[in-house]
Parts: sequence; structure tokens; C-alpha cells
Amino acid sequence: MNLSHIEHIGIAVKSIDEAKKYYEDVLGLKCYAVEEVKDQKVKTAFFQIGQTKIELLEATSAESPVAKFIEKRGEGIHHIAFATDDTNNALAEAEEKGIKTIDKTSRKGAEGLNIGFLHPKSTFGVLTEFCSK
Ligand code: CMX
Repeated sequence: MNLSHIEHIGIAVKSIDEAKKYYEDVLGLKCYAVEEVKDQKVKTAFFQIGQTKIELLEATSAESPVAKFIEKRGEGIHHIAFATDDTNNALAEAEEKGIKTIDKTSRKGAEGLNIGFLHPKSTFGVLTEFCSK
């Protein structure tokens, strides 16, 4: 799969405006981008730390996976995203090895990356994302 690093950690929040204050005023990180990903029904806010980003996720609709997550489990870590050189290959390899995939092929995510998810029921409870440029 050629995973190189943790590209980002997704954190589900009720309000980016509220949560942003913690990351900026307490942790001293800088929000460098806010972007809506219509396909995923989320608004995202990004903070860089080393090679990794923190991605805050706010639902833009009641049907958003993030809205459902917060309703069931409350705010908190929502997914871990690994950087790969080819999301489609990584998804195919995981599937070959018996992992349940949410996406068969990649779709466009925030920052124009090609993204795809593995089902948390197959990955010891962690929603897992692959992303590639
Ligand atoms: N992490 C761990 N477990 C999760 C989870 C998450 N993020 N989201 C849901 N689950 C668990 C639920 O708790 C539930 O477990 P139980 O059956 O034990 O109660 C189970 O998965 C099914 O959850 P559900 O609420 O019934 O929701 P769905 O089956 O409709 O959807 C999932 C779950 C993971 C398939 C869906 O949320 C999904 O497709 N996620 C991928 C897309 C996504 O999250 N996009 C937002 C991020 C966008 C971005 O980064 O750009």
C-alpha cells in the first residue's frame, strides 16, 4: 500500500468556530484553511503539525456521517487518514485481504485529495481513510 505517514486525524466537532479557539489559543496551531466538502456533507478546518494535519469536521446536514457520529458517540476522534501513493490500489489491497471497504474506488475529498474509507467494523473500531494526491 506504500503508506508514508499519517496524513490527518479527523475530529468530529459540533462547531468549528468554537473548537478552533482551543487549537489556536491553547495549542498555538494556525487554522490555514476552511473548506466545505459537499460530497461528504461536512465543513472542514485544517491545522498543520509536522507532516500531519488535524482536520476538524462539522456536519453540514443532519444526514452527514459526522452528525450521526456525534449523535451516537459525542464529539471526538472520528477517523485516521494514511497517506498513500495510490488510494485505489490501497483500497483494492485491503479488500483482497478481507477488509470491508466503504469505498470501492476513490472520491474527491478536502484539498483535492483522492480519498477512500475502510469500515470501522473491519478495522478494530477505527474509521480508516487512505488519501493520495
Ligand atoms: N468511527 C468508529 N466507528 C464508527 C464511526 C467512526 N467514525 N462511525 C460509525 N461508527 C460505528 C457506529 O458506532 C456503529 O457501531 P454499532 O453498530 O456498534 O453501533 C456502526 O459504525 C454503524 O454506524 P451507523 O451510525 O449506523 O452509521 P452508518 O452505518 O450509516 O455509517 C460509516 C457508518 C462508517 C459507514 C459512515 O459513517 C461512513 O461512510 N463514513 C465514511 C465517510 C465519512 O465519515 N465522511 C466524513 C469525513 C469526510 C472527510 O474526511 O473529508
